[in-house]
Amino acid sequence: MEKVYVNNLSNYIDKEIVFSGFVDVVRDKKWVQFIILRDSTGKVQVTVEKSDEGNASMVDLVSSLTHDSVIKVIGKVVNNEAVKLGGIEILPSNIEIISKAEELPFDYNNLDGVNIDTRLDYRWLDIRNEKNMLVRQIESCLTEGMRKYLYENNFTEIHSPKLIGAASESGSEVFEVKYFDRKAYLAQSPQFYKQMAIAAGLDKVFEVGPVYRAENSNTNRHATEFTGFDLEFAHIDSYEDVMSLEEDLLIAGLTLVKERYGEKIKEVFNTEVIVPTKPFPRIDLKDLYKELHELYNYEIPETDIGDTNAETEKLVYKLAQEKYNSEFMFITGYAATKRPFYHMRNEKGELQGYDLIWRGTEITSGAQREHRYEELLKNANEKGLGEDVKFYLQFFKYGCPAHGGFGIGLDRLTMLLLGLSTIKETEFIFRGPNRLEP
Ligand code: AMO
Repeated sequence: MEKVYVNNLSNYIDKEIVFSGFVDVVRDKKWVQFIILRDSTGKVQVTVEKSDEGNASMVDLVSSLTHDSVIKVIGKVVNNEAVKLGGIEILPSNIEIISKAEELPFDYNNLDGVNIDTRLDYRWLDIRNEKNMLVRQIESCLTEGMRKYLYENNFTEIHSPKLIGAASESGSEVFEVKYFDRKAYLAQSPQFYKQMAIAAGLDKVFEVGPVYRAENSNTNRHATEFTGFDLEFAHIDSYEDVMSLEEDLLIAGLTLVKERYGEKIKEVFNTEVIVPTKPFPRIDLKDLYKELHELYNYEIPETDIGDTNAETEKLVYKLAQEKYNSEFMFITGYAATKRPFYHMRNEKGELQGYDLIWRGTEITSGAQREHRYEELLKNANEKGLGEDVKFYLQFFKYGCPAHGGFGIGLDRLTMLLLGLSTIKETEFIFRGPNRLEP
């Protein structure tokens, strides 16, 4: 018999089933024992009558159960209005201990005061917390919504290598690994390969995969390994097409999350899922500086001119809400010197790329790409990268459509969606400068 899950029990009333799960609570009363069992979909009560002589060996076993042990129950599902958990209980004919749990290092049901590092050391226990389990399920739902949108729009999912021979974004943030008798690097982005897919004629591609950054920064939004939701598509006229597709993609993802988890998110995370409408406001960097100065008396530091920084992004959220009644805001007009060489510039030298800010944090960089070999070579040489990216430049020598794309940091997206304070809460297993375990 296959295991039945809690959210499916009502289809098995008066039937004999197999149920296995974690022991959440044991209540050993004078006449009866209650075990609350838990799986990833919910909780169910198992009731053992002590007066029933046939139950004698089960009663001893239940008395010895420790919290979070895993047991397997064979029993009958019955309706019982007195049961708080869905009016259903299981009356067991046999109980088997599958795995006995030792005393837990902390109470995952009450994480107040438990240090985040202790929680991460025991991440598998931390995720047993209902809220943390929900984070995983909601992120999965968000990805499902976005993936679905892309499949429906004829995108092909690709998987590019993470071991690469040359850095893809910039030399300074790359992890070097020993690769037999030479050096290799961990990919900082699928950038070059999603563009290669376009040169191969695939037209529309996306990838959801690991991205590595050797950034020694301990902020709430940086990790050394994170999940990138990246896409690239061909035959565009401008980076406006890229922004428009990103709007549709986010609307699709957030719509599904709201449908499936909107109420739960309000209840558990005290956060509203707001599905945005098109178009999101757009602002040119120069106008942004002007607005921030006039409205909030903010002056961008000299070193960041042509770019944004964490403080600007916070103010962008304020501006987006106050002036545009939006949670999102696209920023365009970045300085070419501050951006990667593969972004297209127009005839005036203006960068054809953007960042998207949501709730005060950058979630995306995107752009129309330079697909003309000569121009691309010139841009690469200007950044002193000509030799490093020689292999990549070849992709544009044998015909390549105009194209563009973007990369979303999925862990950041989930963090902002649920109003969590750090990316450590949203990465399944966090990787940062001081953390390589578990
Ligand atoms: P970028 O470097 O801006 O662009 O990265 C894309 C998005 O990834 C997220 N992100 C991070 N998340 C967690 N930890 C980090 N250290 C980290 N660094 C970045 C952010 C960011 O917006 N190739 C381009 C994308 C493209 O143009 O298609 C790129 O990698 O949310």
